Amino acid sequence: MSEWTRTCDPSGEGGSPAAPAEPNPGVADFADKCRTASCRSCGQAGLEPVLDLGMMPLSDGFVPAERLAEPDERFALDVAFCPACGLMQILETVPPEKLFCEDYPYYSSFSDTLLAHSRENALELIEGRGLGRDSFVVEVASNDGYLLRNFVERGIEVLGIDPAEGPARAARSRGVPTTCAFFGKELARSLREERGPADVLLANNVLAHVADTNGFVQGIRTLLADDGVAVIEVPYVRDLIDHGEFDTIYHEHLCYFSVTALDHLFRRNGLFLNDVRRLSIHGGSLRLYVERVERVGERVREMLAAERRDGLDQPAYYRGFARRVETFRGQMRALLADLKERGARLAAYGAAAKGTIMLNYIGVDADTIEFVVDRNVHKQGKYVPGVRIPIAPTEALLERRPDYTLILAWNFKDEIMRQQAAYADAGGRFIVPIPQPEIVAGA
Ligand code: JHZ
Repeated sequence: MSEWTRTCDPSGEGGSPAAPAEPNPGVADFADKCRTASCRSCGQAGLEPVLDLGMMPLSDGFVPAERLAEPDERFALDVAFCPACGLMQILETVPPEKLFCEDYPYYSSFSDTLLAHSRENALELIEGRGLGRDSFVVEVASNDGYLLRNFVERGIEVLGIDPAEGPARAARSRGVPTTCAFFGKELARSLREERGPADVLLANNVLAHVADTNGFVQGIRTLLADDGVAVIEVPYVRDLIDHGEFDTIYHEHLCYFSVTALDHLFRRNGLFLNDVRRLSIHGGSLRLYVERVERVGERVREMLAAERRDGLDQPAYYRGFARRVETFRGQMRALLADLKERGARLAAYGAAAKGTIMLNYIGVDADTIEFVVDRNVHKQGKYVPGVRIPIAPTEALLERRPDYTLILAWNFKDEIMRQQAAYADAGGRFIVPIPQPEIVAGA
């Protein structure tokens, strides 16, 4: 049992003084919605309810000043579990063109931790698979070229594919050839005809984002060379549930994968999950090694057995989550209200997509959190969707000296606290919300 689970929910089944006494009026509707829904992956009719976060704005829909008068578009954000294939998923599908548009504000290169993580992955593949000038490496959701640049540097032929023109432009400007498109079966077929099969196909933090999950996997199979490998990273649902990372649930993330659900998904589409590693990135992820030939390694077998043993393939594992999330909300509200009452000034660090969900779910606006800072110049000057808190450059922390800074990008807390040592030295304190609300003096 995780630290978070222990603190918030000793029974593991929810129920705490902070949980609201009134039943959520939406609960009956939510249960009905789950009953009539079918699984995105295996098509099973009838899902099990997990969590209803209510109507939420789009997490990366940062609002420019000139659009402040317009209301935010909101969509239901509710999560269910498929008892047949073990996939946790959201029920709503927002059109991808709305989510990954020209001005998609997420640029991977603003985190040094992620850059180092990606470089290590690339160098290991180059070495391990003996990649060279005659190799072809494709990355789906290549963003601003943060990963492929490491292959380009070694003279390896690469192609990035990303539907968001802004990040794709940034990638091209650093020498990473990038096609601006959504990846799927059709694109895979035409690329294979034009360019030949891929020796390595990378797809990090994108499998959970696509509406046609099976079609996307079929596309991977089509483009992959017979002896090629697809190296795929996804957040791990075990970490999400065990550490209470509810804020990583948003409309861009349609699926929340276990190894069990992934194994079913790949097999259904003629691919095999042959190796897997657990990673700490993004609050806990899996790196998957997927091939056209079946040679399932020990690590996959062990993780499948561990998931069966711990019940990740059963609804009961997910059942207490909703009440634990409500308890968390009560704790955060109480903590922030107490600090405000004592006259403290509050800010936040990291206009992360998950930060939008955290702030909207807790229900705090600019009266409580004066401003959010972020290194990403594409977010600065805009406002957090829903709660409309302004986003400033990171220097604002030292200039405006809030007493406490809530780290919304808690997955990068070590990097952030190291970088903000001067703020901490000047007396500033951090609030790390996940896995449990905690006040920290600094790195
Ligand atoms: P970060 C993204 O989610 C988007 P987000 C996406 N939906 C996804 O799948 C997940 O990642 C995995 C800033 N920052 O990366 C940069 C600093 O300002 O946790 C970002 O705006 N200074 C594709 O958006 C934000 O914080 C720093 O020193 O939740 C972090 O966002 C660092 C380290 C980050 O992911």
